[in-house]
Amino acid sequence: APPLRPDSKYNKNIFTFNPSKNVNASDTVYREQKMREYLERKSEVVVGERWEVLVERIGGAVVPRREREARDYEEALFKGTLFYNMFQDPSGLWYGDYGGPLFLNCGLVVAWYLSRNDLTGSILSPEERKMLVHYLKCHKQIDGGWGTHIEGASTMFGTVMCYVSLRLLGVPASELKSSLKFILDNGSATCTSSWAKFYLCVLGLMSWSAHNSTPIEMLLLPEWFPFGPGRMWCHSRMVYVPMAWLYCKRYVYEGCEEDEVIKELREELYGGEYDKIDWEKARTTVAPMDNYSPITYLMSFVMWLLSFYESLPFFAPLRDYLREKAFKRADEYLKAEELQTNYICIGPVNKVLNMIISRDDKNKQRYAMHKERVKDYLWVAEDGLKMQGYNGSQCWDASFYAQALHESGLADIHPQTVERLYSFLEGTQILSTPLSSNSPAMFYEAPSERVKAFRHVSLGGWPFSTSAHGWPISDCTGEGLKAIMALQPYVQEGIQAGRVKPMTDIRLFNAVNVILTLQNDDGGFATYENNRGFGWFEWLNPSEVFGDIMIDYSYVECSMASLTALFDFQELYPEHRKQEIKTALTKGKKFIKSIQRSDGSWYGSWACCFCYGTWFGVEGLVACGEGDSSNVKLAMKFLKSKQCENGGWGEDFRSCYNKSYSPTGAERYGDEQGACVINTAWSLLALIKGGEGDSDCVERGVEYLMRRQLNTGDWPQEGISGVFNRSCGITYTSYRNVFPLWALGRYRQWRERNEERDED
Ligand code: LAN
Repeated sequence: APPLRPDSKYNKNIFTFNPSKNVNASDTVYREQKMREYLERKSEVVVGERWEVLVERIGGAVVPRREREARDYEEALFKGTLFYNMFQDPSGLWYGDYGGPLFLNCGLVVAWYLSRNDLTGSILSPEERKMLVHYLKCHKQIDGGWGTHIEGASTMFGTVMCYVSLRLLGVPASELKSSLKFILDNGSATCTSSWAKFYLCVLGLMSWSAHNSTPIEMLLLPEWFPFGPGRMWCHSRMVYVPMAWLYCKRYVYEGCEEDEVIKELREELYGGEYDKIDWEKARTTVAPMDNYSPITYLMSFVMWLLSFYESLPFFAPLRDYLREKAFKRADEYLKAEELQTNYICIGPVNKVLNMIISRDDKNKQRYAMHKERVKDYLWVAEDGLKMQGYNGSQCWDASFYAQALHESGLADIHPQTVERLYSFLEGTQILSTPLSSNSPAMFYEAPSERVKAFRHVSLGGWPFSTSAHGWPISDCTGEGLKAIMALQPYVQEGIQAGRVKPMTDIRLFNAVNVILTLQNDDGGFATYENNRGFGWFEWLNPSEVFGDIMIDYSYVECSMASLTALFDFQELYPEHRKQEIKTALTKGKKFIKSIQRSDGSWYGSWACCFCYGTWFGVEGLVACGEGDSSNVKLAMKFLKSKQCENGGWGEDFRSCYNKSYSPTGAERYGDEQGACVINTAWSLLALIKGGEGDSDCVERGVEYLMRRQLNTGDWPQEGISGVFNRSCGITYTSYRNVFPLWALGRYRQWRERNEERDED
């Protein structure tokens, strides 16, 4: 576990809109807009007598009656679903804020800065820039700095990136004095982390000799070689390739020498010492606050060797030869990614880097296409405009909500929502594997274009966001498949009437194929691909600020979602790949057990944190037939021990960062005991699944959720709930609706079954 940091005092953040509490965008503005649209349509909700007291009608639209609060958990459930359905997009999905990481904005600003005088228009309009400035100012903390994400303590990584962004966007230095002081007090921009240094080099604010060697030649390493980009976690690989491309060209913004802002920044960022800096020394300097994963001795040694490779004339002929070949390969590789993702690219970092590279392409179409897809990443909320962490979380949110509706037993009263939701999920399944013959072959097997692009099979998978993005993910495929199967019974009428396109069996089989092929040797599932590398790759993690990013590890989340999908699937299709599914479940169960911590919990890697991980662990084990095992019992004990007196559970981002349970600071949410809605919902889902439905703690948890529901049917947005790479938080605005509803829905189902049993 990484060392504990001094408490990061989240409440230091200064917020323009909600100065006392809410850090996280709650999407109020967006939701209100969608609700206005809703009011103009006729609702198709089968209200019935039971719920009539809870609704009112405005024109033809049915909305929750605000002054009538929910009196029991069923009413809370009904009100909550009606509220959430109101801003479903007619295309069937829910949009929401997926911001949080602050460092991403800098890439966008750099790309805009380079394009600002383009005759075909820059990538950000003046209004968008204004909103972006607002966002960055909004998240400035009282020490003048910015965190890596909106709820973290200030880091040099966040601060240098945001400071430079604001300056490029036209904010004068005189307005940012405290920020500059923060930078200079912490050793000047030479002490920021490697990714920030990269952008400084691109802008001409730092010499490339302050950047560690990033040889693009690595792309030429053969498949059998134990290290290489094809074996890395796809996100690291997709960022590494364009970074190496720009590094190896020593790409610098061409107007930098005459640019006044750049000249000023050179003075500001280093306290007036720009000309005297020993750039080579700066390669290894990093402020302690950024240094989450310190560079290992092995990596320092590799860097040292590579610096000779970069600089010694002796190596020049070999280097030039290899580099030329590697550039050809890289160009092919980058273009393949662009085509496969419709120019969205896998994430916000390579999106921007690929776009910068494409500026100089002879084929002008390429850059034009990139520009068209910038908006996919932008989001405006009450804190301003931001570059999101992905092009949204549409498919992921929708799959969870589908299951929540199904379990709650309320799907029948929302037929239109359900049909649209189903259609969205149906249309979001990935129907081809990029650049290949759609063969279900595993990685390394066929020398196809797909393998050249290091891609796993996509056909049949579900993505995290949209089908245009098109990278399938194990758990998104699992949740997507479960959601489709859950909604199937409710859409039969719509299918018959031709409103809904049905899923064919073969498409479900393809999803199963993706899942089965994604299982790792350890029995677990990683995110997008199999685990292709080795644990020691982490010794070569160059990022400093992120942890565990070098390979695709098996995670409890991905494993649970994949395994439960296989489980649900074999109930419907008992004969399809029967033996393989059986083996997969057995192997999976062993894996999930193996990573349970001694206190009964599981560490959640993609949300905060142990409540989330434990929910996945329990759900996974129960699906694998281990509901009565001591593992599940221990998990129950863990969850019970963390319940606050008021009935809720609360934990925050620091759990992920420090890898130890961190109760939420009361000062942050206003909840006197530090409990929060989403963690309570995850814990309840796990407890009910684990057989604790009739325990007092579940009852109190349900009451807690009811108490915290707002009179609109919404729940308050609390602290950041998503996380990635151990150290960066990311916002999910849908979680506060979807998970409480699912928990209440599961509770309702449990109660009904229990009552039936009692009657028997
Ligand atoms: C995501 C978002 C979805 C998430 C889940 C599906 C929830 C998870 O269960 C598996 C991992 C995954 C796919 C995931 C991985 C890391 C991502 C892609 C992100 C958190 C969204 C943004 C993040 C990405 C790495 C951000 C870009 C920044 C870099 C450092 C490259």
